Amino acid sequence: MDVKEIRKQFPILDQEVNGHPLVYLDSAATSQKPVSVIEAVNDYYRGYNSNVHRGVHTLGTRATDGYEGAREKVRNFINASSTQEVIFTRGTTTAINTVAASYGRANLAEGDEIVITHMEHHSNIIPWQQLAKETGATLKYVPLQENGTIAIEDVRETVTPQTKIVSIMMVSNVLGTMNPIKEITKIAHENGAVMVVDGAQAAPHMKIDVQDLDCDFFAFSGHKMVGPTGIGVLYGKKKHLNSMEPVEFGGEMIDFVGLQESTWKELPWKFEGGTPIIAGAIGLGAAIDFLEQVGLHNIEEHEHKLAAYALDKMSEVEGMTIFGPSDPGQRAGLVTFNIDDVHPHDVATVLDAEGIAVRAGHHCAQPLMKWLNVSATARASFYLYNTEEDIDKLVAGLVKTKEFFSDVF
Ligand code: 7TS
Repeated sequence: MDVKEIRKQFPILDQEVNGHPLVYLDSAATSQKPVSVIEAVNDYYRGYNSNVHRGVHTLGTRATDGYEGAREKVRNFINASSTQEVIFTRGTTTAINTVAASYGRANLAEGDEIVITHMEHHSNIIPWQQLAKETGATLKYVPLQENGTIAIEDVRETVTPQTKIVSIMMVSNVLGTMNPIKEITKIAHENGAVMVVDGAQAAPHMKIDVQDLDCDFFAFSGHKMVGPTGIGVLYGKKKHLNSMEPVEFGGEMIDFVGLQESTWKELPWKFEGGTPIIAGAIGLGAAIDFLEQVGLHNIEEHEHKLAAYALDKMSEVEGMTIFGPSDPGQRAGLVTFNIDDVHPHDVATVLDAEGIAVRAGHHCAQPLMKWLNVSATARASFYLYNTEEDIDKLVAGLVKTKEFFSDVF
């Protein structure tokens, strides 16, 4: 994998921020976009912007081909068995909310259980809290191990025959932990529950095979995988999607509309009410082409190397606390940390002055922050365009931060 060549494809990286070359270490929040994705969106608006599935004119046909062609690319990307199982959404959040609102409302009642973990992103907590409130179901949490991993025995203990839904992230956006989704899915199925996977931090970084995982639903966002914002995917097994009611009603998703009753289109369109995210889907298709050309295995390996390098170098900085598994083999390409008493927002501000972009805050995981016993952390996250040199600059910036605040206090 030639990172130098890859970087050339991302025009945004070639700039100075605050007088320093940009070091972008916030890809877990959103990734940067290569020229091919920017041009795919540009070409659609310049050359064949039109609504899909409606008119019979040439531009409409081209737009429909682009949109549906992107669906096939997604199908192949996650190895779904049919494009009927690929629903375009606004992102991971919308995808999980769709499962909760449709499958959840129809299948849960008082006495039933929903199981998640203490490391989930708010997008995989709140939809289930709301569903529990509406249906009288109980929301249960799998506890975490000291090192920020999930023990499979704890999953076995938490999931019971009353459990109807298990919803767990594949990769943590804070701890970097990679969860054993295939094993957890087996436990869910043994108890008669469906398995929902929050794949927001997994799909951009590793080869996903939904048939091999055997999960019932899988959610991810285009903008974290070099695609545009506003587009994401809900994968669902056909047997579930077929029996589920749509969540949004209106144009595009109907078959026949009468005065009192209407019927829906077949899958996947019954879940895509209104004019869809055409440019976004076309951009996501180009993003998938880009990632597959580089190779998901190469990307994963590159990020593992960077994470191991970062763990090694960052832990040498005095006063550093690093959260998540210490074994680089157990984690993906991000490092969440705090330095002594320096507030993470101050860390991020000092780094920004050096042109280094990291995230600071609760990372939409307040229950996890509580578990870690902190109010906030800083996070550096890596992607295919990052280098060891970026990490060296981060470490130098952290040393500077530490020195600066030692003088202040
Ligand atoms: N699930 C996980 C694991 C995430 O990391 C995120 C976004 C989401 C769901 C929501 O994705 P969306 O595209 O629908 O917003 N995570 C982050 C983050 O870590 N920093 O900013 C956004």
